Amino acid sequence: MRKLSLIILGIIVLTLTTIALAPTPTLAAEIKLSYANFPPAPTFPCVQMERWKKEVESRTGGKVVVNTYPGGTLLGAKNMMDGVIAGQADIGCLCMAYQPGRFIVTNATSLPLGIPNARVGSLVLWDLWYKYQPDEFKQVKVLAMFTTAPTNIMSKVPVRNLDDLQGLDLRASGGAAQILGAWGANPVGMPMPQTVEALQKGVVKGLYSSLEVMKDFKFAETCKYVTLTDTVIYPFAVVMNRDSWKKLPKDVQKVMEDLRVEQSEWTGNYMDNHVKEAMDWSVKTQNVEVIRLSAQEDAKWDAKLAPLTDKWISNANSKGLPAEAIVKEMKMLIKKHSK
Ligand code: DTR
Repeated sequence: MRKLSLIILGIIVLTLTTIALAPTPTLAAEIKLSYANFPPAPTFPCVQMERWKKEVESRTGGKVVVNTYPGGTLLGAKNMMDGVIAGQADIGCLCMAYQPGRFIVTNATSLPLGIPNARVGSLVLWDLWYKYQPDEFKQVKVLAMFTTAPTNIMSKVPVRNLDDLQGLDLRASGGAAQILGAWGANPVGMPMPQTVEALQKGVVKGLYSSLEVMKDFKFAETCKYVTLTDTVIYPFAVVMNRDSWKKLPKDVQKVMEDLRVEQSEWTGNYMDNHVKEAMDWSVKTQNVEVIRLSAQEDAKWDAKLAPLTDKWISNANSKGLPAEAIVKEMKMLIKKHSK
């Protein structure tokens, strides 16, 4: 009889242990979100997208799954905003410089006001958007804002002075294109992914952008010269469809809200570090020559840009925007975040 009860006890203990040790079945994700991006996977807008996906998935304990679509497979560079508004993707990443007239307030970050790097640029852009909450973002939920590092000339021919730049076909968009125009170059507008073919076919002789693309798009293989100007940044936004946002439970919304500034700054830092790495690679393995302008030459280039901010102010004023206040705010924010 004692033996029997020992056996029964043994069986009970064994069963309980087996139940306790059995892997808990993973809950199927309750929420699936699509996230569209326009450039190829290895580039910085997609690197930040994958980081956001990872953070959201882990901070929500697997409740949310984010399916990412790099390379324009779901939405392209120019229909990103409208595609997200229409619900073709839940989330999308866009470069505001590709639609300069649509994002007037936030594109003020592309004025030549001396944003020193992508980290500062991203925080300035975030604060500017947050303060003015411009109408163009009213139909979406903003999840992050960040910028590139300052732009520089990458070209097939050396650009050592303003004369070398006259009439040179260089690819750029938005505020950066206006800067090239003010220097006398011929800016050719197109989104970044199209630049690869334009360079190969000789439609452009180079481009004006942040330097991480030398490595990420392998532009260093064709553009053997980099002229440092460090003038202006390109602003980006990550936006979410309003209905998709409203459907999210409060705890998930909180995770995304808490990530907004963190993600913006993370991306700025990633960009700044990656530019250094890309230029080391370009110089060491691709024989790229880095051209630094003399102080005298630099002053000539700067002088040409002076009218651009006034021009932006009168244009923005005519649209009923508090243009002077925006520029003043930006100068203050640049100082604040540069400390
Ligand atoms: N400079 C802008 C934006 C930009 C910079 N790096 C990348 C990489 C992938 C897409 C866009 C960008 C531009 O030249 O388009």
